[in-house]
Amino acid sequence: MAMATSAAATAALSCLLRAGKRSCLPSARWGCLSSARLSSGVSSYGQRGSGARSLRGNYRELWERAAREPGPFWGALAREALLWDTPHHTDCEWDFAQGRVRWFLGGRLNVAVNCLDQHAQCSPDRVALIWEKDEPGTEERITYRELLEMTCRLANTLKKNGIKKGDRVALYMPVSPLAVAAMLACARIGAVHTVVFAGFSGESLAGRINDSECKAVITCNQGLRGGRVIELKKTVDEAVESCPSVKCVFVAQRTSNKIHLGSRDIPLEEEMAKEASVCAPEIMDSEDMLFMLYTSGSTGKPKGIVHTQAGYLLYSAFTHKHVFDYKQDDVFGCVADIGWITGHSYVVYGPLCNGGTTVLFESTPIYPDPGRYWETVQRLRINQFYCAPTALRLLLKYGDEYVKKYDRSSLTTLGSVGEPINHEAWQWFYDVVGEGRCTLVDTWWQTETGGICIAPRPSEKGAEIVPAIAMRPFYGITPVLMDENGKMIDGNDVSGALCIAKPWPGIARTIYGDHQRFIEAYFKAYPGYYFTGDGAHRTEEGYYQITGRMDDVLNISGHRLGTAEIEDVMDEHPAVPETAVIGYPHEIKGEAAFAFIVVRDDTPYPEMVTKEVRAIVASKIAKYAVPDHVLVVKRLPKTRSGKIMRRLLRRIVTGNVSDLGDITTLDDPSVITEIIDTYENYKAKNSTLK
Ligand code: 7RM
Repeated sequence: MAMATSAAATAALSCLLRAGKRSCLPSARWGCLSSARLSSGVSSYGQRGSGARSLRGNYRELWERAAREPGPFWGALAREALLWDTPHHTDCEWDFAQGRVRWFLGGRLNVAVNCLDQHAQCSPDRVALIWEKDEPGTEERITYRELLEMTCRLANTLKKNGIKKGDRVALYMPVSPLAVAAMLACARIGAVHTVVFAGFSGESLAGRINDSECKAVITCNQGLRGGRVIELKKTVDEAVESCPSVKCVFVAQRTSNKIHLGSRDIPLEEEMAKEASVCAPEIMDSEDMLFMLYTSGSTGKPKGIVHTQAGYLLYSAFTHKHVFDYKQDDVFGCVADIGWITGHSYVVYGPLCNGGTTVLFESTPIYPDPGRYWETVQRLRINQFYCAPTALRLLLKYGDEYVKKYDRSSLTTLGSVGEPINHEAWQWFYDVVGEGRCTLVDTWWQTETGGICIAPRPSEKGAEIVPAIAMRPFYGITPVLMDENGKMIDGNDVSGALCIAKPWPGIARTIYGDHQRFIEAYFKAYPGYYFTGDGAHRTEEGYYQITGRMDDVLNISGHRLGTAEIEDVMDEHPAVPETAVIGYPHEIKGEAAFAFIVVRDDTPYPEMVTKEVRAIVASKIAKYAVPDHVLVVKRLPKTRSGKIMRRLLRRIVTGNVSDLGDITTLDDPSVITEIIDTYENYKAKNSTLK
């Protein structure tokens, strides 16, 4: 299937992006638009070329047009909204059966030029980043000119050390301007970054570095979070011991603590100071890789989700503008870590492509106290505030005073992401934080979708927002629900597996090094459709409400984790022949992990084993992955073919023992009473289980 290309109006924005030739930038670009034009919303795209016509109309018309013909819709926008070296000739080619999607073919551009140069040229002194450091009141502002220079110096440092187009570079850094510069420096020279959340263990880091064969790692001596020091360099040292591909480790100084540098280590700031502050951008094809980001699936090791240049950039920027109603000079506050996709799309790429001012939040919601978010909102005059439901659930427990103490009059839009938001948290966010006057958007999307796919905005002007649901598909997103037999469900007030029928520019292109797994995971279950892994309900009004994962993926505090991933590392304990991990509802985390483990008969101290398996999970994956409960059982419930019936364990933990469902395939039904007894005994001694 190929979508038609409209050849017209492609020449207008052709622009050379060679070094130094800044004068070739077209004058009427996103970043240069007057605030009046920007503030006119969707129609601000309507001033030039065919993109103009494609964005005139209301939400429904635009959505229908984009859904009918995504190619021309996005093609026109791409031409108008991005800065190209060479405009594309084909909007889109796709074949979901092969897991194949390509956008803006023939187009050439550089993402860092789009995120930096164009704004640095038009408004060099505009603030690009506000670094909200761990200690309140110590924020630093970085202008577009400064960020461009920092990025170029870093890019030159990478080049001097042999990093070339296509090479993979791992980032293991705190949220900081240098981390943003490192991402953009990779983009500038055509290298592929893979950011690893700085809370992951050395083994997790090593696994990701080895899977993607990174040539270099960029890290800091230490990190600071919630007043605590995190030994980043130590963890990197542990990791790279088993990473033969790594030729050098760049070490930045986040704290004044001096650390020993080995033969592979390069002091980052020192080397950057020797480099020029200009760096010719590598001109990339639309479909060259921009970055990969590891995320958990239901089976096996985390997968390296691949995003490419132009489509990802356009989608993150366009959704940033229209879901949050971002206007020029607004201060955008997304408090996600850059180690997650939310940080990539809505801390870095989306806001910067739009010439925005974006907050880098290094701290935690409760440091130094539970008023931190709102004190930050007041001090930085944040206009859009985007966070996770788990943080809201935590904060609302501390009461309203921590919120009301601070001036939140700057806020216009509030956003939530990462997991289903419960009514209580939604209402509190809306009433208390937003004083009932802000737009609150529950945004559904995934690492794989690149940007927001379902959210209450954009919409018809002033349209209703139903509390705690994501509601409306974004332009070009065509959600469908499927039943157990793989048939599409029509009508409203129905539930099913959430799929998307047509491609959009932000969809992931592959799993690094394993395209077959990409096809299996997303395009096999419902042939011809992208399967999200989530279930959804379509309300009577036709709005979408996400009900949660349908596979064995947990969502702990908004972070994805496969039950199999946890089981695999626990199974490595010599005294533990088998384990089963399930998720259960948790007041703050949304979901928490409960592990059932079988311990070998000849083990002298089974209690020790539960401690040891926890330690294994922390060291092999991350602290947040450690199950809240580890219960030793004699055996696990299995089918006659040997499959563990996790569903039964889930019902026991959630107190649904009266309805265990179909147990006819269970090998030995006596196992049920055995596990229930063990569990009830455990529960009686454990006040955290209700
Ligand atoms: C952005 C992000 C993706 C999974 C996704 C869902 C869940 C995310 C919402 C949500 C209900 C939401 N990427 N999820 N947002 N569930 N409502 N608004 O979180 O790749 O890390 O996770 O998160 O299950 O499939 S992610």
